[in-house]
Amino acid sequence: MTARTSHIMLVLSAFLAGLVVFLAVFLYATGQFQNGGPGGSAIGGPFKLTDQDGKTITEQSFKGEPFLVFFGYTHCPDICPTTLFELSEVLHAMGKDADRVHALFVSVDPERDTPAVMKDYLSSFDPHLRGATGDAKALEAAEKEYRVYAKKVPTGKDGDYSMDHTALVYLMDKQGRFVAPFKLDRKPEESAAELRKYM
Ligand SMILES: [Cu+2]
Repeated sequence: MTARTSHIMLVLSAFLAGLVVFLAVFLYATGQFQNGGPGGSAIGGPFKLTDQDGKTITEQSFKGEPFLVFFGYTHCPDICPTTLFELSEVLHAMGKDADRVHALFVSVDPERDTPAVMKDYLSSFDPHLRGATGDAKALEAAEKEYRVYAKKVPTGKDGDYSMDHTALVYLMDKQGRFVAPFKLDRKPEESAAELRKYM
């Protein structure tokens, strides 16, 4: 290879590297990474679960209105009650508009979280919060749709366990498309204002 061809190769590879970076930034900026792009794997999707009143709940239940989704379980010692409390504050700050958005708490613990257990648990939080549970297969399918990690962790000899789980709150727009993780580390009024933008 002459000095000239190696110089050309160098320029060419620099150009290609630049192109790759440009494409990555472009795809990210246009949301193709977040939403998977055409035919890609997006966050969110169809699910069929049972709410705390024993009624079927699917992604179609929220059609035309934005919704928040959070995965967790009723026996959770810290993250879930804290998050549901913060979500309750946001829903409260929404005032009447809370009727035009949805907040869904999806269980990752099919063994313990029956609809009745969910109902009892949710009675401590804002009444707009809806629970969703189901059998292991249905919940795993929902976890997969939202790319949620959930794993059973034994905590004692008597069969006790906790669940490790993704603690993101997903903001979905009125078309059911993932927008971004929903921030709760701010004033409830600020979160409410953001949620209103998607109504
Ligand atoms: Cu939790």
